[in-house]
Amino acid sequence: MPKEEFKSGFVAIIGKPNVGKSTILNFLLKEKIAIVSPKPETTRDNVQGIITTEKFQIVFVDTPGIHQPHLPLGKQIVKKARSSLSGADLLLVVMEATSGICEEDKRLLDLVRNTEIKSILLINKVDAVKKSRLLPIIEDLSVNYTFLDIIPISALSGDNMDIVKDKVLENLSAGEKYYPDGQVTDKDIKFRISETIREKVLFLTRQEVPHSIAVLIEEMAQRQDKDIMNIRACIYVERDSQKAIIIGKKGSMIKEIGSTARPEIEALVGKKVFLALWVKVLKNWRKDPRALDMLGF
Ligand SMILES: Nc1nc2c(ncn2[C@@H]2O[C@H](COP(=O)(O)OP(=O)(O)O)[C@@H](O)[C@H]2O)c(=O)[nH]1
Ligand SMILES: [Mg+2]
Repeated sequence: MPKEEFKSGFVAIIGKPNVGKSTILNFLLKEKIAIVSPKPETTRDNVQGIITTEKFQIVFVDTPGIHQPHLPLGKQIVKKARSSLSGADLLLVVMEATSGICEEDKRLLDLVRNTEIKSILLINKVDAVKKSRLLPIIEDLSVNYTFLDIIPISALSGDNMDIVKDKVLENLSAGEKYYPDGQVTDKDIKFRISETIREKVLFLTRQEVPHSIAVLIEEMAQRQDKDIMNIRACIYVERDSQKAIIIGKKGSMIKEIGSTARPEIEALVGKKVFLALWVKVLKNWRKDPRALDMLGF
């Protein structure tokens, strides 16, 4: 029997903010690779999640939502999303059953229609709607667009997620190994730590602090006396009022951010962590090219 060829490919996960792209990536990877947030547009940077076996390597690319740019940061996000399409061998286009198909989805569908790249449509969050609402949505999309498949899924409960992986594999071609065995993401440890902190800030402060925060890891150092990693991170905000919210009454909020982020960071670095968090105001950093550069955008 002829030896099976090694398969590989880049699979871009695209969709408007909040449809569950990062949750899908994390489920497929069985590990927290990208942060998840109930607020839209928390992923600013493409994040790759890599699955490697003896037979294949799939590189999933989690992309920020495609939307109308109105800020320099927004512009950069759209540019990055488009650029991730150009390198993709396959697209996972994500919509959510809960909101139905809206204007933003249609814009995305047009973008997909105009590419040559094979695409699979995922209708996520089916756990949150009745089946009777789902069927007309699927029917409409299967009549008007050409997808390899339309799969209703729940990235929260895992419904149909094994089918997603099978379908992706089915549509991969023979190819090289892009990353060494064992590497699960293209992002380094500092990025993953800063994202973990950002996730906790977004989650814990809810509506009060919009996406105008950035986290910079200023120091990571192994302690000499004990097997503990000292990590100092700074949370940048745009206004004094946001700084006050993040610090909280007598420091209660920043303390909670630290205590929820620390266990996840310890899992990432594989040892105990001493986490020192600071908050600084950097006025209008999202519009300031030098600040964007410093914060790694
Ligand atoms: N009910 C439900 N919620 C989901 C599902 N997948 C994701 N979510 C939630 O949707 C929100 C946005 O998810 P996220 O992965 O950050 O979306 P992204 O912006 O597309 O990356 C989060 O609050 C998730 O917990 C799902 O299958 N069912
Ligand atoms: Mg995301």
